[in-house]
Amino acid sequence: MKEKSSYTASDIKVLEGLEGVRKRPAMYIGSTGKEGLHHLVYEVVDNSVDEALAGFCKKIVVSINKDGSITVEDDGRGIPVDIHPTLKIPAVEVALTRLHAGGKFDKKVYMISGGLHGVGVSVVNALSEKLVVEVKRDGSIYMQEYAQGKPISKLKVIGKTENTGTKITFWPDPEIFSVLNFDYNILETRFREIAFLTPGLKIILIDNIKNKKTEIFSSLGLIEFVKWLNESKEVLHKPIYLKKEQGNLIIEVAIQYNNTYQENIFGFVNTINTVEGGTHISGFKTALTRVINDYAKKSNLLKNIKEESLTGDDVREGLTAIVSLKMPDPQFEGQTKTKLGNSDIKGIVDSVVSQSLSEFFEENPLIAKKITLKVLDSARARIAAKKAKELVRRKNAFSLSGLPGKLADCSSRKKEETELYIVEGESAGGSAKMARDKERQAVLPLKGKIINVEKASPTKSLSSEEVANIITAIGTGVGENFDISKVRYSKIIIMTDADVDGSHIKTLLLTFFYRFMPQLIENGYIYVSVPPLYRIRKNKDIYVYSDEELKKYVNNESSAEVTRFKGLGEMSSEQLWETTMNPKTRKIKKIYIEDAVEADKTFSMLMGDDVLSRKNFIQENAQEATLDV
Ligand code: 0RA
Repeated sequence: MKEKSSYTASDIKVLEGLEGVRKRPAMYIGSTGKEGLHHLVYEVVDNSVDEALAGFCKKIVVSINKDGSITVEDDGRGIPVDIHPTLKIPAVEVALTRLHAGGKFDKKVYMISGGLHGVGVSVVNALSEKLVVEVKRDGSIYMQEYAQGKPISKLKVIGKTENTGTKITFWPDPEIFSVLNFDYNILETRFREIAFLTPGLKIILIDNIKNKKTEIFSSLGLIEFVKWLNESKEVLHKPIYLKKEQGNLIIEVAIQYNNTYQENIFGFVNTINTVEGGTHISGFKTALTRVINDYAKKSNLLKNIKEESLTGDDVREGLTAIVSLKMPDPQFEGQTKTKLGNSDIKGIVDSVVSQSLSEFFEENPLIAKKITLKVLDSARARIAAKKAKELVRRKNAFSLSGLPGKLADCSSRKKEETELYIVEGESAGGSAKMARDKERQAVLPLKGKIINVEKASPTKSLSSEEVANIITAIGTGVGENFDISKVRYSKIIIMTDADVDGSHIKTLLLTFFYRFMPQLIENGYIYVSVPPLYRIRKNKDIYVYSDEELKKYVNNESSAEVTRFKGLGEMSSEQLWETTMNPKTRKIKKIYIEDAVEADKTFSMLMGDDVLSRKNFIQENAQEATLDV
């Protein structure tokens, strides 16, 4: 996708100042919490990605710095520095101080930049207490500094160079953000997506605080993306890859079935992850169902089951797929603006995928047959399970209220103030029931490990007693019947021991939520509690949450008496209240969809047949697992 470099500074539109951004930051970046903070990085990186898509940038280096700043450096053409004809300031200053400035975006066919709304780097500048830009261009290195979006120096030449590129370092403003630390895993997950969607671009993530580094590069794009997603699963065939350019659309699809029961479809529009789906995903699903049904009928395989046709669920069992669309002017809808709304896209994707996939099936009958037989298996299981499901579900003990007998519910019916604690183990569950604020906090103890939702079929998972209890306590139902308005609590907090078993159960539960109630994660309902690891006895008890923190205390005062908590069950109910349940003093961590995706992968690895990655994981995490997930 080469575009010609016909840029002039006058292309840049001047819209409005940046005061509005500081007044209402959430309007521009979604929130001023963790998500908003990370959005700043995406905003800067997306500009470099645009430069890569235009064919001028091969490498982006993102560094988390010790002083709390982030540096994004690319080897693109460099933001232009010529003087704007009416504003009489360098174009780079215009780009950094004017909202929506950046003439290049207006002319581009694919407005890929800008993550959420394509708001641009000026928004990052406005929300940073300091920002330094360095541009390498025309033989010189230029530099300029800003504070809260305003220049505090002129653009200066600070050296000579033969290279080109842009380097932006910014310090998020503590006056704006409630959270200031960057999460390596969240950034890595997003950069991995970008790398798979922009083959040929190398992204390097460096954490100068934890001394970590990841290099991400994909030469085959979506094909490698599905392979990576299926890494610890047994796959049925090589990835199927379809690509079609139609008018000003580019549609790319990669498909690979594995032997699990789960469906994993990821959609991207202009590299933005459309978590809530949309018309491109509907079009894809319709096409897939039709093509497989047609193939099953044509090859006389359908007669093996006593059904007219295969359902959408049948064809998506064990499916991993990526649908990536590049298009001008996408309309994003939904709660988190991640649902594609353009209505014409459904039909277009449907017809493109139908045609290319049936062609592929014609040319690759072995793969087509393998997939169809797997889908027929799913259909057979569905039919058989229908009756069994009803029977099994009745086994669960529910109290008169219809709620699980084990649930100690809270008395308040004001949803917005209530919380559900899901607690590992009956004994910790008992302490939590004693410790809790009975009005606002409900407690559901779990008996050991919940059922393995990946190895078991969906029907079996849903009918296990522990899972049924969780579903009933939460109230929303699952799958197609999920209804968020029926949720019975405003927070659902997973409370497990700070040890390997605890982190394992946490992984299981997160996988369960991700698979069956992803909307709860997307809407910020799911949390994990962070129980302390140690108590230090002084005139007052001090609770310590990590080994690093403990070292600090122990170095400073050697006389302190230190107790290690082996598990939640060991704490008195006062201690449990103080450290883990009292909203004023406890620590809890909100779960984001990236955390759940990670848990899901970890989970497949821990539970799956892939012994090698399981072994590596356990070795690498043996220490860390006792601290955190
Ligand atoms: C406007 C025009 C040109 C490049 C860029 C912006 C540009 C912006 C960013 C932001 C981060 N990295 C970037 N790299 C490039 C094209 C200038 C030309 O015609 O040479």
